[in-house]
Amino acid sequence: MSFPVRSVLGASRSPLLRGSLSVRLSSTAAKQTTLKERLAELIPIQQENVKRIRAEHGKKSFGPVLVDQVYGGMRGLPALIWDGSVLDADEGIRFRGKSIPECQDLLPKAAGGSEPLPEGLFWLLVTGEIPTQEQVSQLSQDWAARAAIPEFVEEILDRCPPSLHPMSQFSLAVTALNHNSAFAKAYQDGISKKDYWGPTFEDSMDLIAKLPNIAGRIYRNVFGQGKLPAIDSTKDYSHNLASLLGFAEDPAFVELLRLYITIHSDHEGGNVSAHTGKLVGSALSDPFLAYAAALNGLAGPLHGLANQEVLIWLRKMQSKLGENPSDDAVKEYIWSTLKGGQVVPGYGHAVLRKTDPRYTAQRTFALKHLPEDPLFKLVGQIYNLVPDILLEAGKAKNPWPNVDAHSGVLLTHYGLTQMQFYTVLFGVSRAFGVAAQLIWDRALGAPLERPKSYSSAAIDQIFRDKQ
Ligand code: CMX
Repeated sequence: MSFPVRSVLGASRSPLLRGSLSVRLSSTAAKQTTLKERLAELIPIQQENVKRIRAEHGKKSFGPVLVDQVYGGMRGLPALIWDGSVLDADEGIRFRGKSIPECQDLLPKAAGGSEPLPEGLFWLLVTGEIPTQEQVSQLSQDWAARAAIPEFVEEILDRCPPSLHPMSQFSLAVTALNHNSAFAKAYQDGISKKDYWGPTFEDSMDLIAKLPNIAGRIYRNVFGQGKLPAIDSTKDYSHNLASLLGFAEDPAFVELLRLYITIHSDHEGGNVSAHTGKLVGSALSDPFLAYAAALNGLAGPLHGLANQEVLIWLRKMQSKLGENPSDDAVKEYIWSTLKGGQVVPGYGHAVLRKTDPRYTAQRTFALKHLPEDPLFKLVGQIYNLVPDILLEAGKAKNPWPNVDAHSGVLLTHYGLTQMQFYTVLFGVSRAFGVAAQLIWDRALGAPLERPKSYSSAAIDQIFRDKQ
């Protein structure tokens, strides 16, 4: 069954934007608020907005729930509020109503850069507004000041065997950050529900700020790339992340990271990582615990780990077929994957039904910066062949590429060749979207998630009784 996603998108996009933009005109134009100050202005507006929506529409139905949806991974089931972004099956993602090209156009850039700064995207996800350059550099400085991780977390990472997957290490370290959670402490101290959002905001900012140090440490521990440099408080978030990984010398790589984090940040609420973060947060687990759980979902091969799987698959193809394989040889390789009962990694999607605009954004970047890269050319060749094959195979509802089909090729080009690390970068990025929603969930008093489950026997009985 399908719901009218476009009209739902249109209807849900406008009220917050109308509300917040009108306030913006009267306040932010006059003074440079911080993100937290701006949130404090927006929260009562959105609380009233939600009250109104529930009063006007609370008893209206989206339509029937089919038994197939209950068995089928809840596809298309309207079940969650997620304000940062909405995904349209044909058009792809919009962050607070803005498409990826619009974000590239509107969000502040680094001096000399042309990709959006993820700091600006975070501001947009949280407020629905485009920040000023100054507000974005305030965020860069704030995150740099919060970036250090506790010594015991460093020790946890240093003691991990290099054979432990980087995503498992990442999740361990993020879980351990809960030791210093402002929310957990405030809760223990008896904080009132109306004030939850304050320490959730602080934890969320700390979470995002500390991820580069965790990612950098994992990268250097596992792949033996020397000592971690210090955070530079005059540089932006992506530059510092690039520096921790050892790639800040190349401005094109830093630009790539800015684009990468922006487009991987959020993909509405139902994907495994976002939904897990929201679900665990609904138990009032703090943002560190909630995001560590999200990372464990991201580490699955049907979700974020697909970016690693794509590279493994491409490398195997190259070693079997050599450089510049013919279309026929590539087609045969794709068919052998399918006939072996495996998925073609990087293709298909649970919601999207067209080429993922995140794929297109990365392809545009590659055409600008690395048009002659052999692996990029192979990815382009595969793009021309896989959709027809998936259509002929007849199972996948969406034969087009998703974000993961392209990301590893770009990282490889700049020398970040350790594919086991790729999902960690996805994990750094996805924190932006999950954290933004966690803040709003606590600000709006979102309840504990507790949907109804059924046994197969109960479903059988319900419909037998109705006959
Ligand atoms: N290759 C082969 N078969 C595929 C396929 C692909 N790329 N995509 C879907 N199919 C198959 C499914 O496995 C399913 O088979 P069964 O009926 O035997 O179970 C059938 O087609 C129908 O699946 P669907 O409704 O089209 O897709 P789903 O919503 O169930 O799953 C996804 C979506 C992404 C898990 C799936 O397309 C897939 O496995 N793709 C490859 C892995 C991948 O790239 N994941 C990353 C997604 C983006 C992200 O989250 O990072």
